[in-house]
Amino acid sequence: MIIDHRHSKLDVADAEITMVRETLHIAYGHTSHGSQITEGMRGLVTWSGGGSKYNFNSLGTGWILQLYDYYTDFGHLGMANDLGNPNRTAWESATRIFLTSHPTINVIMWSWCGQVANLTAAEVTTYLNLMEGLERDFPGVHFVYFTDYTNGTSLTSNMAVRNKQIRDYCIANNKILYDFSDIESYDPDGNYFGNKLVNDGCYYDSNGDGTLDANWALSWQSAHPGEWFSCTAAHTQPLNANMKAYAAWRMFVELAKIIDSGETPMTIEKQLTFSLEVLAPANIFCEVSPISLSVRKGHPANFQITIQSLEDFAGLVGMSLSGLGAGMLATFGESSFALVAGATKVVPLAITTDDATVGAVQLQLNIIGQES
Ligand SMILES: [Ca+2]
Repeated sequence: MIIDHRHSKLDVADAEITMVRETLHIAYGHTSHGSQITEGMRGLVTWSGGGSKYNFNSLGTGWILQLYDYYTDFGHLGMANDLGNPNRTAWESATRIFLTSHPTINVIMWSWCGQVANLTAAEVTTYLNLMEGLERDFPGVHFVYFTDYTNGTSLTSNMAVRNKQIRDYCIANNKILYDFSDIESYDPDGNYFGNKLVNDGCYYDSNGDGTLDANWALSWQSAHPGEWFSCTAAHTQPLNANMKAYAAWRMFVELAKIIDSGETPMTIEKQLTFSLEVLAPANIFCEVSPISLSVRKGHPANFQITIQSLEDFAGLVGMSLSGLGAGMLATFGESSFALVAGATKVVPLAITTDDATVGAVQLQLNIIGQES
């Protein structure tokens, strides 16, 4: 999913906003440039009449979108401010800690603040690899890739080339990209300024003499009174932040659709926590490891059950599991087997869940055998 200048118009139906509210739980780490998105979103709340329609807050209270907006100090962990501050990896460690303590968050966004201009190709690859690692380890979470802003340089500058590296990778690998630099390379009428030394303030070189002499956002704002709204817009013009907010809402809708449809590998995967209690006859020694686990959709929790009998059994020893919630499925390696005195039997047990199941469950493992 590539979100770029094609999506920077306000194009969200009421039903889609409801779906976003019901489906998405977002955390966003950023500094000043990244604030263009959330400040634009705040301006949109006011511009649309101040109701709950486009509103958001950290907890999603009051029937609005849940979005943790961290302008520096993501998660209040004292670790990371944006993708490049204080270094290029702290954001990833902070994300892992945050997700562990916020298991219902299903969208993570991190933006740059100019650092891409100084990255090597290998350092961009590090960013992409860290994102992939998070996707692998948190399969229920959607991670949004970002390009950096436009910095008034040519399309052969390191900023443009490294932004393109991120973009090409996301296209080739079907990632979710919020194409920050592409959004601010076009005005709302689709005029392109990316090849005119456009910068984050929307200034560009209109006559090819190498000097920035015009501003696409200021021009559009004066030509379209009432068609844009004033808002805080760090380093730039309000119109740019308007468009950043519109593109963000479009992305939220598309993400909610993906999650609702369950059509991609990155479908919603709610966490289920459960513990296992063992009921066994006195003449059976049973050990389960680990005794307590959590499971997400598509990622079975695997137990190992070790059973040792103190005496022979006349028939087979059987095992069953009770307390399974709707959508939970348990598969034993073997559910019944012969057991002679002193023998040790190891039985694997895998438990899976679907996206309808959430919360904590207490399971009971029942072992039944008839003494000889
Ligand atoms: Ca010029």
